[in-house]
Amino acid sequence: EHAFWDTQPVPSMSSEYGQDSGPLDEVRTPEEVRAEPYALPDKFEWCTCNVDDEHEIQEIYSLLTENYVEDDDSMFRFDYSIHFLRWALKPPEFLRSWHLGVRVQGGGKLVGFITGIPAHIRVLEKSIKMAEINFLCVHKRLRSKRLAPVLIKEITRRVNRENIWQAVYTAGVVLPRPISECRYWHRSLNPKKLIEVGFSHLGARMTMARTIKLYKVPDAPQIAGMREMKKEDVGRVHRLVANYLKKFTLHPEFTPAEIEHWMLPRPGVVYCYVRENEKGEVTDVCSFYSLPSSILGHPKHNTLRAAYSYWNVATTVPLQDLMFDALILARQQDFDVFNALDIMENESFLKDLKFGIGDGYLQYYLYNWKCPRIEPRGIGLVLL
Ligand code: NHW
Ligand code: EN5
Repeated sequence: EHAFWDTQPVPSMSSEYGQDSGPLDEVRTPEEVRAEPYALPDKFEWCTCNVDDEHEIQEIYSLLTENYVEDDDSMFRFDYSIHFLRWALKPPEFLRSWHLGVRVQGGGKLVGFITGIPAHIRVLEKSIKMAEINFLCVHKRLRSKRLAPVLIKEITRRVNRENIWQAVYTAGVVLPRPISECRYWHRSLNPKKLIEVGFSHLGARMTMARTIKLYKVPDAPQIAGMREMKKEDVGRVHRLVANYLKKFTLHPEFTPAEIEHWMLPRPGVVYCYVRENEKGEVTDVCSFYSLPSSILGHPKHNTLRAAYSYWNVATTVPLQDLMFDALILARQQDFDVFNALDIMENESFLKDLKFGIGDGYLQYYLYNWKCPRIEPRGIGLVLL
């Protein structure tokens, strides 16, 4: 059933979710990790990608845009932008050796990719330096040849060489074995386009005019004092976010440098707004990132502009009011849809703010760590 995953330090699908936490593998040192890369099938070779190189990032972009994640009906495919990929892959302390590619031998076409970035993750009572694994991709013409397990083993080796033994990752598919199963919810901002491209459907006994009215939002934020986050806010946003995330069973522990990296606005990539009160205190923050999808085979529309809910903390207004402003700000930025998971405290606003449940799941995983099952509301981690 799982010829590869059955060889890995992850709980099997049939095992019980216990109450105990800890590593699954015997404890090792970096010197005990093999120094040689894993062997790839003939005709392929490893490469370490340089995302600062214009040509190399373009190759990564093309591989992902043409071959990365699609929805279950292959109507949409993620279209992470070049600026987004650089942001996602170069946080503080990133390692170039964790931007791993597979090429056709002789420096040929890029056909495989997987990445890791370092992060401090707290799960229950333990804080662990981990790798966040993302952007695993094998070219469509090379699928089902067991290349993915080699990519996973080689990134594991490179992570282990840095004395890191755990990883966190998410996927739409079920593998051995999720720590949490979460759902996507969607808030229409441009319902006419969403219906035209098949992202959503006209409800029963609904006209287009009624639907457009249903999803209309004000032109400007409703909370007094909302403005874009700026560099001077980093310390205050760090305290707000780091303190808030402590309430979740699984959450990242950010440094101020990481908050600056992940939250300071970058046009077309990440959007972040704060509420500053009369005393000049930052009391609330909301953020979302831009992840468009290609619309596959549509005559009129090529791109679905989606905003994804990111780090949100409300202390002076209800979270629902803050997220209503997030919807307004996303609409101002011309997004077609605002997506959120049922994680953190999001259940408190999803229904009232007219989000509808999506057909996609997001499974959360830990590598080489056993722990109890976590409810979506206990998840305080968003991976890009
Ligand atoms: S999830 C997005 C993954 N990417 C995509 O879905 C893109 C489109 N699909 C593809 O490119 C976010 C291919 O279908 C891929 C599989 C490459 C997915 N995670 O080569 P084979 C992430 O990036 C297993 C893990 O023949 P393929 C997170 C599958 O169960 N494993 O398949 C990534 C089977 O194993 P089994 C996955 O279709 C986390 C084996 O791959 C998987 O040509 C990675 C088949 O391989 C997935 N999403 O290529 C793990 N999808 O045991 C990190 C399939 O069942 C672990 N498989 O026989 C931690 C590492 C670091 C540790 C450090 C301490
Ligand atoms: C690694 N960081 O399935 C992540 N998206 O619901 C990788 N559905 O967009 C893993 N199928 O429900 C990502 N519209 C896993 C997700 C892969 C992408 C995916 C789903 C999430 C999605 C849309 C379109 C479905 C098209 C047909 C969907 C319904 C929205 C509707 C809006 C109005 C109110 C009711 C709901």
